[in-house]
Amino acid sequence: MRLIGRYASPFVRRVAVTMQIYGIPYEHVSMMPFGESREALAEYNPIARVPVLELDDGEKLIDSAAILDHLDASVGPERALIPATGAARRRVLSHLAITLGVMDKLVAVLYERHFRPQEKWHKPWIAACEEQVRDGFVWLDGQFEGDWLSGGTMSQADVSLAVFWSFGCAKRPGFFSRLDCPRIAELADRLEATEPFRQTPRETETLSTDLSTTA
Ligand SMILES: N[C@@H](CCC(=O)N[C@@H](CS)C(=O)NCC(=O)O)C(=O)O
Repeated sequence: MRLIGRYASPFVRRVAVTMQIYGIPYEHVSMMPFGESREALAEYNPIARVPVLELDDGEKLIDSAAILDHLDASVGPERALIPATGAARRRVLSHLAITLGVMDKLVAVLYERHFRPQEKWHKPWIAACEEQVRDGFVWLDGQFEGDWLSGGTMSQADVSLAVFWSFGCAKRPGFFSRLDCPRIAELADRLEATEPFRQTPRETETLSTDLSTTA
């Protein structure tokens, strides 16, 4: 199995961490959707996005949620990080929906600031997205039940939230330091210290060095 995409992408990294947790071996192909590797990536995904998981028979799974769905089915309901049925499943999925929505908004701001010249940045759009990021994270911070976000054990909501929080802290340190989310920050610290996270360290991007230093 080959996991296509650099660990700089939080969508790639949440898949990679999950594969480490499940003990599923894979070859990592560290490709970016922008710049030189774009053309090669389009061989795996016609719209050149990451992640892609190429299975041993050549089938290509596209989109982190679809990949995680396949991985959950592979390990079975006892080990799957998203519960198979019922209220537990609904709770994890609703926490994941907010977590992914927050990430979409954060990425929208990063792209606006990276790909458009500064004089064309649309400040009201950036402010609206940042408000959604803030509101989403604060809401998630209030959802914890003990050590975990969605119940008595670690779920995919915890893995994804920790990965996305670490990504945000690295990309927008000033903005994230102003968010009052102590439970998420503690979760991310705790999970980043575990072996599956340590085995998949966030890679730096070659394209976006200017973003990594912005507030
Ligand atoms: N919904 C997708 C989002 C993936 C995504 O946004 N990937 C980014 C990298 S972080 C990408 O490939 N961006 C290039 C593009 O959108 O053209 C998933 O969960 O896999």
